[in-house]
Amino acid sequence: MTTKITRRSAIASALALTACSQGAKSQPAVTPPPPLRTLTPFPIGCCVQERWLHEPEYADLLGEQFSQLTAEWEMKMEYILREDGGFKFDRPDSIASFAKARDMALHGHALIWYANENDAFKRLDGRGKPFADAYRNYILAVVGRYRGQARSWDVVNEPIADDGERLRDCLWSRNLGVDDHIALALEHAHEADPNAVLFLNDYHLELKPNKRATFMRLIERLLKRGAPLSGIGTQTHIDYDLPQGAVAEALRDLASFGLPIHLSELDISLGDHYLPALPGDRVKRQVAKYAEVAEAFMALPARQRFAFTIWGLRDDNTWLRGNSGQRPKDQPLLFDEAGKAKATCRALADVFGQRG
Ligand code: 9MR
Repeated sequence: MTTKITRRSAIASALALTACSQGAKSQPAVTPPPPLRTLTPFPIGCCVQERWLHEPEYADLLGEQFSQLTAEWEMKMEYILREDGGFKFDRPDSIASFAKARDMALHGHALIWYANENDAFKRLDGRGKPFADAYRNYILAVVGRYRGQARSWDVVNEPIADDGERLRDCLWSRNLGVDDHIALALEHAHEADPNAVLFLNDYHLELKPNKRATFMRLIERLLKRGAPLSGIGTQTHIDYDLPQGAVAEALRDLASFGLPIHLSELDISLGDHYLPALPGDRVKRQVAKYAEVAEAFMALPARQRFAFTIWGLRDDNTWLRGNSGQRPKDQPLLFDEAGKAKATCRALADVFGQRG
C-alpha cells in the first residue's frame, strides 16, 4: 500500500515548507497507562524491523507493552528469497528469537504478496512445473522454519485490486490461476504447519465497501472449495477523519464467516499536514478514533478476537513518514519519539482496561 500524493497536497507541502521549517510539535505525553499487554486476553501486536531490536530503549518498550510481533518487512519474500533462489533467514530468526525471549507470540507476514515479484521466480517458465515447485518449496521452507513458533501467517497479502472490483493481477495469479494461486498457497502453508492460523490480509476494507465485498466473495469461494483459510486480517491503515462507524461495520461484516479476525496493521494518520503546530482538533479526533476502533474490536465475539496489532512502536518508526507513505511529519502511533505514551495509548488502554 502506498499513499498517493495529490497535486493539491504537493502544492500545500511546497507552500508549507517555505512558510515553516520547524515542523509539527509533538503531542503532549500522558501519565503512562498500564502496559497494553497486561489488559487483554488476546495478543496486542506491534510490527518491528530487526535493526531497532538492538536499541535497548526500543526493545524494552516493545517487550513491556506488546505480546505479539509482526516483522514489518523482513519475513517477506523481498528479504528471505535471494535472486539465486537461496534463502536468507538471519533477520527473521533474530526477530523470532526476540519474540521468544520476551514471551511474545509471532505472526508471520507475509508469504505471497503481489509487490514482491522476485527474479528467482521470473526466471522460471511460469506455467511449468519448476514454477509451481518453487512456489511450494518457498512456502514449505518459510512456514516450516517457524513451525511451532509462528502461530499464524498472512498467507496472501492484499489480493484485491485498488479499484475494489477484482483480484490483483500479479506474477502468481498469472501463472498459477487467479483463485488457484491463493488456494494453493493456503494448502502449502497448511501442509507445512497444520496448527498455524492462515490469513488473507487486506487494506481499506473499512474505507471501500466494494473492496470489502470483493474480498468477502473471494473468502466465500475459498471456503466453499475447502481451502484451509482460517483467519481474516483487516489492516486498518486509516485517517483521523474516517467516518464514524466505518470500522465497526467492516468488522461486523468480516466476522460473519465466524473466523478469527486480526486487526493487523492499525495506524491512524493525522493526514498530510505541513503546519507548524498540529490543530488540536485533529489530534482529539485521532484519539477518539483509536478508542472507537478498540470498541469496535471488543464488540466482536470473544472467540473471534485473534489479535490487535499496531503498525509501529514510536511515531518516528512509522512507514507513513517514509518514501511510500509520503507524510514526513505524521504522528499516527501510540508512543512519541521519546517513547512516551500519548493520549492515543491512554485511549486504547482505557477501552481494553474496562472491557478486556
Ligand atoms: O511498513 C512496511 C514498510 O516498512 C516496507 O518498506 C513496505 C514494503 O515491504 O511494507 C510496509 O508494510 C506494508 C505491509 O507489509 C502490508 N500492508 C501495508 C503496509 C504499509 O505499506
